[in-house]
Amino acid sequence: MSSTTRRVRSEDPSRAGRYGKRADLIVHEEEPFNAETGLAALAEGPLTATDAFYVRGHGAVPQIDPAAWRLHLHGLVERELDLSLATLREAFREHTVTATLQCAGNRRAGLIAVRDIPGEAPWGPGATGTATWTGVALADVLALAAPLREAAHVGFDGADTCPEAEPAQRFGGSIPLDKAGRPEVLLAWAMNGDPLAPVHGAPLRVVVPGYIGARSVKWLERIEVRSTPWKGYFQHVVYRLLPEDGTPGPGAGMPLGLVALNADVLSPADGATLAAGPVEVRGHAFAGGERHVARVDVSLDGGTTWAQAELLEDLGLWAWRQWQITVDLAPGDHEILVRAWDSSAATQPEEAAALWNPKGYVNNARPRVRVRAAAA
Ligand SMILES: Nc1nc2c(c(=O)[nH]1)N[C@H]1C(S)=C(S)[C@@H](COP(=O)(O)O)O[C@H]1N2
Ligand SMILES: [Mo]
Repeated sequence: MSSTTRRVRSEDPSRAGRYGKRADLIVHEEEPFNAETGLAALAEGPLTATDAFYVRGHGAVPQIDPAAWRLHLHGLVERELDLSLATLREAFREHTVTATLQCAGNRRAGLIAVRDIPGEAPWGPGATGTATWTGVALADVLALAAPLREAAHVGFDGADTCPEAEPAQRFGGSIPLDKAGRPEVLLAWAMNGDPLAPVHGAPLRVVVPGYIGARSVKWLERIEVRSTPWKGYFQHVVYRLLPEDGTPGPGAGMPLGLVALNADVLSPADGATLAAGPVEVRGHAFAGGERHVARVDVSLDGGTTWAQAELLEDLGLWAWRQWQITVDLAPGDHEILVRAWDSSAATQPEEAAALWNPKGYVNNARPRVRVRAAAA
């Protein structure tokens, strides 16, 4: 699929370095910094190293003094809370969750290849990554605040100002109160065992496993318990799935929430030339929501026949599953086609063409890579 990905490489690796990132990130925008992980880096292991983890930001990284920082919780609650970082750490139990973050715009390049999407960055398949996140359960903090009977949604407000919004505003979003009460939803201060980096939301971010990345609000400053979903730009106008002929606008289309089943081939790379014979194919699949990856199939004949890949280490419900299969390639050109299945018996759509939408979200078409096997 990377044949359809337009790659924008950073000319100046120190730009990525400024945010603690490796020079092999594929940079879409220098400021605000937006960069995806290359497939080779994703292939390095089931967890994504922090210095290789993608960054999606709609505004500049805000300057926050952690000592002066407070989290304000208000709205439909019995008790408003103002919590310092120290209080959060002392008053609530620490939890660690392994979770995949996936941007709704992951693999947009595959939709742009179908028809252009002006004004949207051509993200390839690296706007996703898996890390361990450590913090407190949002549920425990909510329990102290005691939501009122009318409470139905929990909103998150970040400290960054986003000029692309109309009007310019802070980044925010909400999740249903039901989800907010689940133990996997964290207010996190650490990623992969290290203090959260500024670019990933320090001092505190939300991590909502199973939901699109946009709900995992960085630089969290305010939590609002509400009766209705968030009305801000990043939930009420964008990160919504429009019909093919739709126009973005307040409330248009459907809000995205649960991640859709997706998969990718991490190696061999698209366009690679390999020695004919046994070839190891590796990738990942992520079911999203509360579904798990049930099966991954690989076809070498355009989907007429399929073989099952082996599912590798199980990192739990909130993380992708890596997989692998050895296929035998005769000399010549081949297309490796993959489809994952989830625990609701859903599989991936056949073609990106059927998924095109005006903002370029949720391309979860079956991945394909083309390789040439050379006779020994
Ligand atoms: N405050 C704030 N939170 C945010 C964003 C943002 O721009 N501002 N981007 C969101 C989006 S769209 C995604 S996909 C994830 C990306 O998280 P990461 O940059 O840590 O990988 O953060 C989300 N949280
Ligand atoms: Mo995103």
